[in-house]
Amino acid sequence: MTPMLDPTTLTVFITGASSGIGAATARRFAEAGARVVACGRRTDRLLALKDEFGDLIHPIALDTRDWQATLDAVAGLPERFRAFNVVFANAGLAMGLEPAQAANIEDWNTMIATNITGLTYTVRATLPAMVARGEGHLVLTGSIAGDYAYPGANVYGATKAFVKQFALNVWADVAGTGVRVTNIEPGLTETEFSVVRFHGDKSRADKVYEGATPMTGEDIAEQIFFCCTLPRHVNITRIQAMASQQGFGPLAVKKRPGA
Ligand code: 8X3
Repeated sequence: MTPMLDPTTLTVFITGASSGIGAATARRFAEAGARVVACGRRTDRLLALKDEFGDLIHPIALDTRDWQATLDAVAGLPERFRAFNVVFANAGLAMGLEPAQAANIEDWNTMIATNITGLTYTVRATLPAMVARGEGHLVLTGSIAGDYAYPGANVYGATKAFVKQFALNVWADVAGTGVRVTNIEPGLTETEFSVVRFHGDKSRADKVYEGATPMTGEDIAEQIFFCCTLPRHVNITRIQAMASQQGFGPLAVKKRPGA
């Protein structure tokens, strides 16, 4: 097989790098000697990454829902980080687990703004440079929730279904340009995901993982690192990964007495 790519030739632009899968991916690449543009809203976490890896990290305070700020972040990159050849559009979140008929509209707005609008901003702001250079890799954070329905996932799952189709459609546009596109779809992964979903209720979040062995941000980072270091003629279009203990329930027939 053609050799794997040398990670020290990679410059990785990551959104949502202040926690979870984003932070783990920043670490995975920096440990291997790649340069990392670490974008996120929590600058203290980004500065901690910089303390850990020094000049390999370029932190940027960024809310991906802000189009102009996203454009400015890309345009303002210092020389050493300008020729990024991996973009990990990862910033996203789940909020709420109520049924659709009782969901909080602000939660829905936040998920749509972050998981859809912000994600498209990141892609639109970074893709032209990679296409122009004829080399790059776009990685998107999807979810198994974009493939399968479960109660309470309503808008969250729908945003991840958007990510799935967007990844394929962007791939349809850039295939042959030297830019690859991968949709990473994690299942049960213990990060701050559930704490955010339950609006800071840590004990409720802990119960999601209690008695199970969920995947970790590091597990997902390893999958991303693998995809990005494969020889350039190989494109993994999608990885769907579940915790080994995760499975399916039966299709339900919800009978209504008397109906
Ligand atoms: C995270 C995976 O299964 O909790 O996107 O929706 S799941």
